[in-house]
Amino acid sequence: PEIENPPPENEETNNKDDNSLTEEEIVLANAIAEDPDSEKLVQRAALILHLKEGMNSLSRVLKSIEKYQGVVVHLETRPNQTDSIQLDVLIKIDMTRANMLQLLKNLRQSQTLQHASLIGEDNISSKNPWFPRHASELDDCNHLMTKYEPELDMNHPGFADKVYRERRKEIAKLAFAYKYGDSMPHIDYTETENKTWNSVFTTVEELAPKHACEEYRRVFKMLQEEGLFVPEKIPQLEDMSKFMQKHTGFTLRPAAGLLTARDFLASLAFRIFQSTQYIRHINAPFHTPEPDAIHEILGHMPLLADPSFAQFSQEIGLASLGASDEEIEKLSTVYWFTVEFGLCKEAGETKVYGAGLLSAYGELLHALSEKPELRPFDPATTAVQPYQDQEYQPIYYVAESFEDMKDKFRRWVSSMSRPFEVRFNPHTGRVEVLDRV
Ligand code: HBI
Ligand code: NLE
Ligand code: FE
Repeated sequence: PEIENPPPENEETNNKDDNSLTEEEIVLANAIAEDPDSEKLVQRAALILHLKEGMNSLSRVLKSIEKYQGVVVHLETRPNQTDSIQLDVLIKIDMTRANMLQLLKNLRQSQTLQHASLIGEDNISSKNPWFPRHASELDDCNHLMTKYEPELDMNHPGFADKVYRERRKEIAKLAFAYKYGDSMPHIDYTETENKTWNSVFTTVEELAPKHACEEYRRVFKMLQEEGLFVPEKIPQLEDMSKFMQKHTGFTLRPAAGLLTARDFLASLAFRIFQSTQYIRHINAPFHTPEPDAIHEILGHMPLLADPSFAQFSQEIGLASLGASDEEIEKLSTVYWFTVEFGLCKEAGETKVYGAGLLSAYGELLHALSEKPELRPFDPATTAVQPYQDQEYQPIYYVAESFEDMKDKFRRWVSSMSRPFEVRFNPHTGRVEVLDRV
């Protein structure tokens, strides 16, 4: 509901002229200034109040809330631990931001109140009030970035190839039609597509024993033994999904192309990987800037079948749910320098675990050459390192191990500003939201 005019100041306000704002009020005022439309946005907020004279003043607080057209959705009281005449109150209210700001000022100035603090808003960014709570809701998490469409990008190796462009469209259509619960579309790959796979696969097969991390090598061998990884033909996503599910519970959904970071990361929270299904152009097997099925299958899927790495991937996903735009940017940068382009140590040697390297032998050799700069992985600094996705990376980050990387990541994530916590309930497949009180 929209509010026409904020109501006038409460007459119970004392006259002390106090123009300074508390920290909570500044946060709210800034949120409104940044996004003026959000002034009228109804948000759920939790307040903790310390009332001076017990129940008496509680009724006055409730009257103020009513005046500012707030709806109380939860109320708890208890005697103050140190002074039993005082009352501590936890109250949750649905109210517009503008009125919340007024209410806070009003409560602060009223004599009955010792202290008011706003401990959380349900929606941190008014632009992204929603996130999926169940895998079925990923049907709404497939927004594409139009960056690398062969139709639009003159530098794309498929730009001038009409047959290639038609093929891309055909495969994208299957992804658009996909709904939660469907099995993965089966693709009859053409001879050219299988040839492209063959040339990437055989090179990676040759380089992996020496350069890939142990976890990748282990699963790669299993995939060969199961007959899924063979040079002649591209594995079907349905078979890859079943394989991963057996080992870590990770499954696949088809993606039509490069998804927004928010949508892509959200799926990881449910141990679901959104995978493209088209194949890069035959003219550029050694490197493509956009994800394709070769990148997903050869780069990502072996490690998604490793328990420790699967856990890390899901944790990045969970951290992204309901995060602000800036936080999404940081998380996707961490994702970039770990899951996509990460290096790690193994018995004193530097090995590769990043999917963007394991599916692009051109860059794999570059990463292990003398050319790039190697830095130790540290989430806080890695998260703000600018990067480009056209060419080989000039900087890579080296992790001590997956466990060490997870440790550091967890510590960093817990310092993020999200006012609630999420956890995945494996029994229901739902993400549960817990207020951080
Ligand atoms: N979309 N389909 C798809 N595949 C990816 O690997 C992918 C993506 N969108 C974003 C992304 N990867 C990451 O680089 C981060 O921005 C999260
Ligand atoms: N450069 C990678 C490759 O050629 O396989 C794809 C990277 C996708 C982020
Ligand atoms: Fe990728």
